[in-house]
Amino acid sequence: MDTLTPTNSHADDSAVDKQFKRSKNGAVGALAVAPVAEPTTVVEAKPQRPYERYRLAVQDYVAFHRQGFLIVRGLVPPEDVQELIRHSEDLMYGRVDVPGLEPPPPDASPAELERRYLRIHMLHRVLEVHERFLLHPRVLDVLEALIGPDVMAMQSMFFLKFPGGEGQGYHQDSYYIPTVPDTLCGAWLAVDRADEENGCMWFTPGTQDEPVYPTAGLERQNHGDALGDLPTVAQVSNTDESANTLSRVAAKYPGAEVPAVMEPGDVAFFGGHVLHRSHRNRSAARFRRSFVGHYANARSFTMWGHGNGAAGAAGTNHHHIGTNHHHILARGATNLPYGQPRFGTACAANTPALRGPAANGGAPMMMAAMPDGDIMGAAPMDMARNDPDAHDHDD
Ligand SMILES: O=C(O)CCC(=O)C(=O)O
Repeated sequence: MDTLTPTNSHADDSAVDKQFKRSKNGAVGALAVAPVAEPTTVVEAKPQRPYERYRLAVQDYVAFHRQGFLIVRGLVPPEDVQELIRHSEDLMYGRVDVPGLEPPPPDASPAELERRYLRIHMLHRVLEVHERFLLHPRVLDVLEALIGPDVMAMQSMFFLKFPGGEGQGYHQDSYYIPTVPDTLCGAWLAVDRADEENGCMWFTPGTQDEPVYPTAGLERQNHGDALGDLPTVAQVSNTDESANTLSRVAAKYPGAEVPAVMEPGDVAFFGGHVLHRSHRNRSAARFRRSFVGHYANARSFTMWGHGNGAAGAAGTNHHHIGTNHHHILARGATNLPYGQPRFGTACAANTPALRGPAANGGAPMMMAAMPDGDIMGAAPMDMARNDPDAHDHDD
């Protein structure tokens, strides 16, 4: 069953701040579409149109780690951005039927329609166009370099952020979407120009090296009890800095915060620990539309998303087996379960040729399952191997 549920920042069921459910002007702040695809259903793969492969430069890889984020300019071509602009208008004015989403009231004025949604979560599970953007080959090319080679696509958000639309206060994405090992990465595609006036993203370089700060009740969620003096924080994502105590962490980096001023087609990549936020759209008439996907290395285990839709209803104990089977294998391979794209967008889950380095002429890292369920690395002969002699420090 497709359902649409109000939710918090990253569409999980964790006990986190709910202030985005409804914005001050009465518009619904964040909605999530939360059906769960049958993991075993493979829809016939539909190839995306061809894109030139984007190969990240080493200096950009380094910059991503040094700053906690990286903006890749012009990554998504203008015609794709135009498609999202047209689609956002169809969505706003009720011209597209979204399963689970109420059609707009027939007497609503254009202004009312434009302010209905600040953002909508997880539309890739009900609309093909969102699946295609979540699995955009150029975005996956960069993710393959930053967190891959094995990439799973977990979450999508479509921001409309109309004039006057609220921002989102300091937060760390790995707080909302924990993965083990922690490899989370967001990819934020600018659909409109985003700048200080219409509420662009802001990042605080340096904070990517901070741990993930828990709120009360979630103390052990990200780091177990390994960090002896990790304080809890309160009201993460709240735009009121005095309420959101992550601002104390931000205060350790005076003057470091930078606005991510972006043109349509630019994509910002950011890790799960870096503090980021956005302010209210202060412009008189400019939207700040963006498509955001969240990804992790496909060999990271996750239990995220277990509260959404059929997962719980099926009676499966996801606290033990995880939810990887709900998340799409976008690139590469994995020893963990993985999900399929509902609409068949070509990706590693349904297209063997897209399974990572092997497809690109490099050496694959394969995993073979032993009869007793153990996983054995099966490296082919042409793969670089550590030469034990080279590590022998005895004279
Ligand atoms: O776009 C925004 O305003 C906030 C997005 C964000 O924080 C995120 O994608 O993690």
